[in-house]
Amino acid sequence: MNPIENFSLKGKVALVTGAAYGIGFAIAEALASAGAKIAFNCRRKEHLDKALADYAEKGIDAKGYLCDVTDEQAVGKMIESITEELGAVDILVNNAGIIKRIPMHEMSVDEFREVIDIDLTAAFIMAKAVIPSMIERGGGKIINICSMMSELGRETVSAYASAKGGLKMLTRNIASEYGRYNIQCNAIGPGYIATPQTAPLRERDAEGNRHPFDSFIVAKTPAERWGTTDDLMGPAIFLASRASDFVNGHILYVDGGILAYIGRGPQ
Ligand code: NAP
Ligand code: GCO
Repeated sequence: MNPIENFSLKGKVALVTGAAYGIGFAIAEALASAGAKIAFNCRRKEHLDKALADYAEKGIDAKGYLCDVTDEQAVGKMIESITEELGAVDILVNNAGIIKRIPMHEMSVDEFREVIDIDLTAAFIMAKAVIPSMIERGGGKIINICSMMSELGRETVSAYASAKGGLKMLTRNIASEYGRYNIQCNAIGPGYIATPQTAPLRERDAEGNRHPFDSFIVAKTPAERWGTTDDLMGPAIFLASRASDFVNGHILYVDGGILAYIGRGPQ
Protein backbone atom coordinates (compact mmCIF):
# COMPACT_ATOMS: atom_id res chain seq x y z
CA MET A 1 0.00 0.00 0.00
CA ASN A 2 1.18 3.54 -0.68
CA PRO A 3 2.27 4.85 2.79
CA ILE A 4 0.59 8.21 2.20
CA GLU A 5 -2.77 6.39 2.37
CA ASN A 6 -2.04 5.85 6.07
CA PHE A 7 -2.83 9.53 6.58
CA SER A 8 -6.39 9.13 5.29
CA LEU A 9 -9.26 9.57 7.75
CA LYS A 10 -11.97 8.48 5.31
CA GLY A 11 -14.88 6.84 7.12
CA LYS A 12 -13.75 8.08 10.54
CA VAL A 13 -15.80 10.19 12.98
CA ALA A 14 -13.83 12.87 14.78
CA LEU A 15 -15.03 14.87 17.78
CA VAL A 16 -13.05 18.04 18.51
CA THR A 17 -14.06 19.77 21.73
CA GLY A 18 -14.13 23.56 21.91
CA ALA A 19 -13.81 23.79 18.13
CA ALA A 20 -16.00 26.82 17.40
CA TYR A 21 -12.85 28.80 16.59
CA GLY A 22 -9.13 28.94 17.36
CA ILE A 23 -6.96 25.83 17.48
CA GLY A 24 -9.94 23.46 17.68
CA PHE A 25 -11.48 24.84 14.51
CA ALA A 26 -8.19 24.45 12.61
CA ILE A 27 -7.73 20.89 13.85
CA ALA A 28 -11.30 20.00 12.84
CA GLU A 29 -10.71 21.56 9.42
CA ALA A 30 -7.52 19.52 9.04
CA LEU A 31 -9.20 16.24 10.00
CA ALA A 32 -12.07 16.99 7.59
CA SER A 33 -9.55 17.60 4.80
CA ALA A 34 -8.23 14.07 5.44
CA GLY A 35 -11.76 12.66 5.09
CA ALA A 36 -13.14 12.58 8.64
CA LYS A 37 -16.74 13.42 9.54
CA ILE A 38 -16.61 16.27 12.08
CA ALA A 39 -18.45 16.84 15.34
CA PHE A 40 -17.59 19.73 17.64
CA ASN A 41 -18.96 21.39 20.75
CA CYS A 42 -18.80 24.64 22.66
CA ARG A 43 -20.85 26.35 25.38
CA ARG A 44 -22.26 29.40 23.68
CA LYS A 45 -25.06 29.35 21.06
CA GLU A 46 -23.67 32.38 19.28
CA HIS A 47 -20.30 30.64 18.93
CA LEU A 48 -21.99 27.46 17.71
CA ASP A 49 -24.06 29.24 15.06
CA LYS A 50 -21.11 31.22 13.73
CA ALA A 51 -18.92 28.11 13.71
CA LEU A 52 -21.48 26.13 11.70
CA ALA A 53 -21.49 28.91 9.11
CA ASP A 54 -17.68 29.04 9.11
CA TYR A 55 -17.39 25.27 8.62
CA ALA A 56 -20.01 25.38 5.84
CA GLU A 57 -18.04 28.15 4.12
CA LYS A 58 -15.12 25.73 3.98
CA GLY A 59 -17.34 22.98 2.61
CA ILE A 60 -17.36 21.05 5.89
CA ASP A 61 -20.71 19.56 7.00
CA ALA A 62 -19.80 19.70 10.71
CA LYS A 63 -22.29 18.75 13.40
CA GLY A 64 -22.22 21.17 16.33
CA TYR A 65 -23.37 20.54 19.90
CA LEU A 66 -23.86 22.83 22.88
CA CYS A 67 -22.12 20.99 25.68
CA ASP A 68 -19.97 21.99 28.62
CA VAL A 69 -17.16 19.43 28.74
CA THR A 70 -17.15 19.52 32.55
CA ASP A 71 -20.75 18.22 32.68
CA GLU A 72 -20.52 14.41 32.61
CA GLN A 73 -24.26 13.93 31.93
CA ALA A 74 -24.28 16.44 29.09
CA VAL A 75 -21.15 14.79 27.63
CA GLY A 76 -22.88 11.39 27.72
CA LYS A 77 -25.91 12.79 25.89
CA MET A 78 -23.66 14.50 23.31
CA ILE A 79 -21.77 11.24 22.60
CA GLU A 80 -25.12 9.44 22.18
CA SER A 81 -26.31 12.10 19.71
CA ILE A 82 -23.05 11.99 17.74
CA THR A 83 -23.21 8.20 17.58
CA GLU A 84 -26.77 8.34 16.26
CA GLU A 85 -26.13 11.13 13.76
CA LEU A 86 -22.58 10.40 12.53
CA GLY A 87 -21.49 7.10 14.03
CA ALA A 88 -19.28 6.11 16.98
CA VAL A 89 -16.39 8.45 17.79
CA ASP A 90 -13.13 7.12 16.31
CA ILE A 91 -11.02 10.20 17.05
CA LEU A 92 -11.37 12.41 20.14
CA VAL A 93 -9.47 15.69 20.34
CA ASN A 94 -9.60 17.20 23.85
CA ASN A 95 -9.05 20.80 22.81
CA ALA A 96 -11.53 22.84 24.91
CA GLY A 97 -9.66 24.92 27.43
CA ILE A 98 -9.43 28.20 29.27
CA ILE A 99 -6.69 30.15 30.98
CA LYS A 100 -6.81 32.61 33.88
CA ARG A 101 -3.75 34.84 34.22
CA ILE A 102 -3.78 35.76 37.92
CA PRO A 103 -0.88 35.82 40.42
CA MET A 104 -1.30 32.61 42.42
CA HIS A 105 -1.57 34.30 45.79
CA GLU A 106 -4.42 36.44 44.41
CA MET A 107 -6.26 33.57 42.69
CA SER A 108 -9.31 32.18 44.46
CA VAL A 109 -9.72 28.44 45.01
CA ASP A 110 -12.83 28.54 42.78
CA GLU A 111 -10.85 30.18 39.97
CA PHE A 112 -8.10 27.54 40.33
CA ARG A 113 -10.67 24.74 40.36
CA GLU A 114 -12.47 26.09 37.25
CA VAL A 115 -9.29 25.91 35.20
CA ILE A 116 -8.44 22.42 36.47
CA ASP A 117 -12.02 21.32 35.76
CA ILE A 118 -12.05 22.46 32.14
CA ASP A 119 -8.41 21.88 31.18
CA LEU A 120 -7.83 18.54 32.94
CA THR A 121 -10.90 16.88 34.50
CA ALA A 122 -12.93 17.38 31.30
CA ALA A 123 -10.33 15.41 29.31
CA PHE A 124 -10.86 12.53 31.76
CA ILE A 125 -14.66 12.85 31.35
CA MET A 126 -14.45 12.94 27.55
CA ALA A 127 -11.99 10.03 27.30
CA LYS A 128 -14.06 7.95 29.74
CA ALA A 129 -17.11 8.57 27.54
CA VAL A 130 -15.53 7.25 24.31
CA ILE A 131 -13.07 4.53 25.42
CA PRO A 132 -15.65 1.73 25.99
CA SER A 133 -16.93 2.06 22.43
CA MET A 134 -13.37 2.28 21.08
CA ILE A 135 -12.54 -0.97 22.89
CA GLU A 136 -15.64 -2.67 21.44
CA ARG A 137 -14.74 -1.53 17.91
CA GLY A 138 -11.09 -2.52 18.01
CA GLY A 139 -9.35 0.79 18.66
CA GLY A 140 -9.37 4.57 18.45
CA LYS A 141 -7.36 7.78 18.72
CA ILE A 142 -7.31 10.28 21.56
CA ILE A 143 -5.37 13.53 21.13
CA ASN A 144 -5.05 15.89 24.12
CA ILE A 145 -4.01 19.50 23.59
CA CYS A 146 -1.21 20.19 26.05
CA SER A 147 0.97 23.28 26.16
CA MET A 148 4.42 24.78 26.79
CA MET A 149 3.03 24.92 30.29
CA SER A 150 3.01 21.12 30.37
CA GLU A 151 6.79 21.54 30.76
CA LEU A 152 7.44 25.11 31.89
CA GLY A 153 6.00 27.51 34.45
CA ARG A 154 5.58 31.23 34.31
CA GLU A 155 4.07 33.96 36.43
CA THR A 156 0.25 34.12 36.76
CA VAL A 157 -0.60 30.75 35.14
CA SER A 158 -0.34 28.35 38.12
CA ALA A 159 -3.75 26.72 37.55
CA TYR A 160 -3.23 26.40 33.81
CA ALA A 161 0.27 24.92 34.15
CA SER A 162 -0.97 22.50 36.82
CA ALA A 163 -3.78 21.38 34.50
CA LYS A 164 -1.58 21.07 31.41
CA GLY A 165 1.10 19.21 33.38
CA GLY A 166 -1.57 16.83 34.58
CA LEU A 167 -2.91 16.48 31.06
CA LYS A 168 0.55 15.33 29.92
CA MET A 169 0.46 12.53 32.49
CA LEU A 170 -3.19 11.67 31.77
CA THR A 171 -2.09 11.27 28.12
CA ARG A 172 0.66 8.87 29.14
CA ASN A 173 -1.62 6.96 31.50
CA ILE A 174 -4.39 6.45 28.93
CA ALA A 175 -1.69 5.26 26.51
CA SER A 176 -0.41 2.82 29.14
CA GLU A 177 -3.81 1.46 30.18
CA TYR A 178 -5.50 1.19 26.75
CA GLY A 179 -2.69 0.58 24.27
CA ARG A 180 -3.52 -3.12 24.43
CA TYR A 181 -6.94 -2.28 22.86
CA ASN A 182 -5.31 -0.51 19.91
CA ILE A 183 -6.19 2.88 21.38
CA GLN A 184 -3.43 5.43 20.88
CA CYS A 185 -3.46 8.46 23.18
CA ASN A 186 -1.02 11.24 22.33
CA ALA A 187 -0.89 14.99 22.76
CA ILE A 188 -0.03 18.05 20.76
CA GLY A 189 1.84 20.71 22.72
CA PRO A 190 1.41 23.95 20.79
CA GLY A 191 3.88 26.76 21.40
CA TYR A 192 2.54 30.31 21.42
CA ILE A 193 -0.23 30.41 18.81
CA ALA A 194 -2.13 33.49 17.61
CA THR A 195 -5.71 32.83 18.76
CA PRO A 196 -8.28 34.66 20.92
CA GLN A 197 -6.78 32.99 23.98
CA THR A 198 -3.43 34.72 23.47
CA ALA A 199 -4.78 37.96 22.00
CA PRO A 200 -4.16 39.87 25.28
CA LEU A 201 -0.45 38.94 25.00
CA ARG A 202 -0.17 40.41 21.50
CA GLU A 203 -2.18 43.63 21.78
CA ARG A 204 -0.28 46.72 20.61
CA ASP A 205 -0.41 49.91 22.76
CA ALA A 206 -2.05 53.19 21.72
CA GLU A 207 1.14 54.16 19.92
CA GLY A 208 1.17 50.87 18.00
CA ASN A 209 4.13 49.45 19.94
CA ARG A 210 4.30 45.69 20.27
CA HIS A 211 3.22 44.11 23.60
CA PRO A 212 6.36 43.32 25.65
CA PHE A 213 5.23 39.68 25.89
CA ASP A 214 4.92 39.53 22.10
CA SER A 215 8.58 40.58 21.74
CA PHE A 216 9.57 38.21 24.56
CA ILE A 217 8.00 35.19 22.85
CA VAL A 218 9.54 36.02 19.47
CA ALA A 219 12.96 36.19 21.21
CA LYS A 220 12.28 32.82 22.87
CA THR A 221 11.29 31.12 19.62
CA PRO A 222 14.01 29.99 17.17
CA ALA A 223 11.44 30.40 14.36
CA GLU A 224 11.22 34.06 15.50
CA ARG A 225 7.45 34.16 15.11
CA TRP A 226 4.20 33.21 16.82
CA GLY A 227 2.67 29.99 15.61
CA THR A 228 -0.52 29.97 13.57
CA THR A 229 -3.32 27.43 13.82
CA ASP A 230 -2.25 26.17 10.37
CA ASP A 231 1.02 24.96 11.96
CA LEU A 232 -1.01 22.42 13.97
CA MET A 233 -2.95 20.89 11.07
CA GLY A 234 -0.38 18.38 9.81
CA PRO A 235 0.54 17.11 13.30
CA ALA A 236 -3.17 16.62 14.06
CA ILE A 237 -3.76 14.56 10.92
CA PHE A 238 -0.70 12.45 11.73
CA LEU A 239 -1.78 11.67 15.30
CA ALA A 240 -5.39 11.00 14.21
CA SER A 241 -4.40 8.56 11.46
CA ARG A 242 -3.03 5.06 10.97
CA ALA A 243 0.34 6.69 10.28
CA SER A 244 0.77 7.01 14.07
CA ASP A 245 -0.51 3.57 15.11
CA PHE A 246 2.77 2.79 16.88
CA VAL A 247 3.05 6.22 18.49
CA ASN A 248 1.54 6.17 21.98
CA GLY A 249 1.90 8.42 25.02
CA HIS A 250 3.84 11.00 23.00
CA ILE A 251 3.62 14.75 23.45
CA LEU A 252 4.33 16.26 20.05
CA TYR A 253 5.50 19.82 20.68
CA VAL A 254 4.70 22.15 17.81
CA ASP A 255 6.47 25.19 19.21
CA GLY A 256 8.93 26.52 16.63
CA GLY A 257 11.73 25.22 18.87
CA ILE A 258 10.92 27.09 22.11
CA LEU A 259 11.57 24.09 24.37
CA ALA A 260 14.97 23.48 22.73
CA TYR A 261 16.17 27.07 23.08
CA ILE A 262 17.52 29.11 26.03
CA GLY A 263 16.51 32.30 24.26
CA ARG A 264 18.35 34.85 22.13
CA GLY A 265 21.55 35.88 23.88
CA PRO A 266 22.85 39.45 24.28
CA GLN A 267 23.30 41.00 20.82
P1 NAP B 1 -9.68 29.74 22.57
O1 NAP B 1 -9.46 30.53 21.33
O2 NAP B 1 -9.94 30.43 23.86
O3 NAP B 1 -10.87 28.65 22.30
C1 NAP B 1 -11.25 27.84 23.36
C2 NAP B 1 -12.44 27.02 22.92
O4 NAP B 1 -12.83 26.17 24.00
C3 NAP B 1 -13.62 27.85 22.54
O5 NAP B 1 -14.28 27.24 21.43
C4 NAP B 1 -14.55 27.73 23.76
O6 NAP B 1 -15.86 27.89 23.33
C5 NAP B 1 -14.24 26.31 24.22
N1 NAP B 1 -14.49 26.02 25.64
C6 NAP B 1 -13.94 26.62 26.71
N2 NAP B 1 -14.41 26.06 27.84
C7 NAP B 1 -15.30 25.10 27.46
C8 NAP B 1 -16.12 24.18 28.16
N3 NAP B 1 -16.17 24.14 29.49
N4 NAP B 1 -16.91 23.32 27.46
C9 NAP B 1 -16.89 23.36 26.10
N5 NAP B 1 -16.12 24.20 25.37
C10 NAP B 1 -15.35 25.06 26.06
O7 NAP B 1 -8.40 28.81 22.83
P2 NAP B 1 -7.27 28.30 21.82
O8 NAP B 1 -6.14 29.24 21.83
O9 NAP B 1 -7.90 27.90 20.53
O10 NAP B 1 -6.80 27.00 22.62
C11 NAP B 1 -7.42 25.76 22.41
C12 NAP B 1 -6.67 24.76 23.27
O11 NAP B 1 -5.27 24.84 22.98
C13 NAP B 1 -6.79 25.03 24.77
O12 NAP B 1 -6.81 23.79 25.46
C14 NAP B 1 -5.50 25.79 25.09
O13 NAP B 1 -5.13 25.62 26.44
C15 NAP B 1 -4.54 25.09 24.18
N6 NAP B 1 -3.32 25.83 23.83
C16 NAP B 1 -3.42 27.08 23.27
C17 NAP B 1 -2.22 27.72 22.90
C18 NAP B 1 -2.20 29.09 22.29
O14 NAP B 1 -1.11 29.68 22.22
N7 NAP B 1 -3.32 29.61 21.82
C19 NAP B 1 -1.00 27.07 23.08
C20 NAP B 1 -0.99 25.82 23.69
C21 NAP B 1 -2.16 25.21 24.04
P3 NAP B 1 -17.01 28.49 24.28
O15 NAP B 1 -16.41 29.62 25.08
O16 NAP B 1 -18.13 28.90 23.39
O17 NAP B 1 -17.39 27.35 25.14
C1 GCO C 1 0.31 32.24 28.48
C2 GCO C 1 -0.22 31.65 27.20
C3 GCO C 1 0.26 30.23 27.06
C4 GCO C 1 -0.29 29.63 25.80
C5 GCO C 1 0.12 28.22 25.62
C6 GCO C 1 1.61 28.08 25.45
O1 GCO C 1 -0.42 33.03 29.11
O2 GCO C 1 1.45 31.90 28.83
O3 GCO C 1 -1.63 31.72 27.15
O4 GCO C 1 -0.14 29.48 28.16
O5 GCO C 1 -1.69 29.64 25.82
O6 GCO C 1 -0.37 27.37 26.59
O7 GCO C 1 1.86 26.74 25.03
